[in-house]
Amino acid sequence: MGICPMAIMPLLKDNFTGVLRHWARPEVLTCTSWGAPIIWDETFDPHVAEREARRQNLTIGLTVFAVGRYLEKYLEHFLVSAEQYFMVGQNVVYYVFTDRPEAVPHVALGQGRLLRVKPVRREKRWQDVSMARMLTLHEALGGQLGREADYVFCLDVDQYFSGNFGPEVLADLVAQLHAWHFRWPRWMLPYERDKRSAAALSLSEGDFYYHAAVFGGSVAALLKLTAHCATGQQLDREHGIEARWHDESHLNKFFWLSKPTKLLSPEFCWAEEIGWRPEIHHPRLIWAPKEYALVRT
Ligand code: 2GW
Ligand code: MN
Repeated sequence: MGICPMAIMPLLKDNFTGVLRHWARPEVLTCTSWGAPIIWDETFDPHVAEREARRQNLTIGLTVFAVGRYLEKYLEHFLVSAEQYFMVGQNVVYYVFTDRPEAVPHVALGQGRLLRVKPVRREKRWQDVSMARMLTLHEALGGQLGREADYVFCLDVDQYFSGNFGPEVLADLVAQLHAWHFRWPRWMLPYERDKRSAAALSLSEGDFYYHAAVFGGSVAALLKLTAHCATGQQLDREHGIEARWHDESHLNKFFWLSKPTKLLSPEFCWAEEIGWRPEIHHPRLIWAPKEYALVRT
């Protein structure tokens, strides 16, 4: 528990939300040691962010991968809920990466929103399905997606929106606090500890444990992020090793080296099986139930 140093707290502003109301949530950490805001419900004014995003006439990309059985199981609910809650009133371009473009459900899209389906090959191992996203995203960010979007959010598909997820989340480099680990001491965080891995962090390293189910930022920042992770994964592969939590381990290493400029509280990606927590006021995105027996085969 802690608050921002008094010296910077009153001055801490967010480009999209204006002055942050740290005082509205005195019980949680609302700013990092390097001065990045951690946004919690009630610390920002969503209308200020909406107006600012409209003023800049932004286009916001939302990428999601739905390969194999994850398409039937999760994609429709993900997209329908995104139409209801993700960047409402903004220009949005969805990028759905799948091995079966013809099976993508037809979801009615609001004005200013479009959906592009991009074919990808189906990796045999699920770990590779997850990790291959970094290189695919890197290529997309270097192409059409990067040209048409100003900011991009990259999400897991096995979740759905349950509350507004608007321009208050925008910043150059955005990381998501992992719902299961946000209260843990850093030595316990599940970083990769094997020094041979490009993703390794020692016991004295690491700020927070970030969830790879949500990350975002400007196209330029995400080009760096995806390049770092894809390269680290490739180096590990050449050494015959694989990081503990795959792409998420490499993402955590990247955010240790290149600090995110905004953090989202676990309200922005909550797991209901954790149960009630007083800090969680308004979940915006919720993990869908997993049926490992069904999908991890
Ligand atoms: C993944 C695991 C087991 C079986 C299938 C899959 C799978 C994943 C799949 O068959 N098809 C597919 O499209 N995916 C995509 O990869 C999909 O977008 C999914 O959300 C993403 C990550 O897999 P997921 O959601 O099952 O992994 P989680 O929820 O355990 O995620 C965390 O850890 C992962 C690495 O192990 C990733 O870092 C992920 O971003 C984290 O949230
Ligand atoms: Mn997931």
